[in-house]
Amino acid sequence: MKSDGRVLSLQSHVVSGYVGNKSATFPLQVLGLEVDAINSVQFSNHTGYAHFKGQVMNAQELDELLEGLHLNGLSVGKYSHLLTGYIGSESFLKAVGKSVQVLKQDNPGMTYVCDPVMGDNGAMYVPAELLPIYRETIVPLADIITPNQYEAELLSEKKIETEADVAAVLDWFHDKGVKTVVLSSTDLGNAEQLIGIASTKEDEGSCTRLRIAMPRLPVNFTGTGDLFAALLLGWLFRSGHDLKMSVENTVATMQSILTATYAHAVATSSDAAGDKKLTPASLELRLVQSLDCIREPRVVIKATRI
Ligand code: PLP
Ligand code: PXL
Repeated sequence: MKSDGRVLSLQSHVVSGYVGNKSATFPLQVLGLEVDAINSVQFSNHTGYAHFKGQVMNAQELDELLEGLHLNGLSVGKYSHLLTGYIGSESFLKAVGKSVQVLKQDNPGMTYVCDPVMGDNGAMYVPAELLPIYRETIVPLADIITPNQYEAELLSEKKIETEADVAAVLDWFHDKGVKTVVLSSTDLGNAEQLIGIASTKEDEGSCTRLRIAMPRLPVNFTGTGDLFAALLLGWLFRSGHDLKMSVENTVATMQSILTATYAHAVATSSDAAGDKKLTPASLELRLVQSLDCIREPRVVIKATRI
């Protein structure tokens, strides 16, 4: 029988809204995985609002939590997956790198899913010092990585403009030792479509590569990458690493949640003059309301082999 899934998820917590662990925990639980969450920051809300307040965990505090788990026998041999997302400081990312190595020793079969959250659409929103640590230390530890186009370009130092560029970037990650690379969104499509790309290196060395087209919505959401990584992890686990099914189910759920979120934002937002104004709060992911499409995604968009 397949062993149970138990994810150690090291991401942000926000009191209000859905990014980091707030957008990953619920879908993972719905998909049947246990989630042990460590909150790398606790903020009032995500950083795209006019204000945010809160606390940032430091490396010593992370070590304390992991020590507590270790002392009670709650970590050794317990985790099927480690998931990391947004990390805001150089010292914390270095501590995460050390923790990944310890957790891998304690859990030899553990899959490390790394979302190397650094930025989007040409702009970094974490300090630039994090990039070489991701590139040299974190990427080689990852089994599955889920960068967006911008993050993949930063890490590999290669621009993605053609399908041939994509192949070179995917090979760069595989050469670093990463088994499965999923580019959660690229601009290879057109004004209406974003393209997702997935590649997994089979045991005999060949790669299976897939492409999936996703309708663009006319707004930028926050927390989508975190949700994408969690759904992909959940489906790869449930399907016994069936990449095509996992990518299709992930994209199906994403599309349902994002269209529902957008429709709700438009329906509920208006300023005093009656103009529609989509605020960060109105664009928070409609996650709890999306239980059914997390549990049973309706796949309409298929992935194709490339
Ligand atoms: N935006 C849309 C419309 C998507 O469908 C997806 C992935 O499914 C994403 C964004 C995720 O990309 P990113 O990691 O850039 O947030
Ligand atoms: O979704 C990435 C993310 C994670 N955590 C925090 C954020 C963001 C994006 O803005 O602010 C706290």
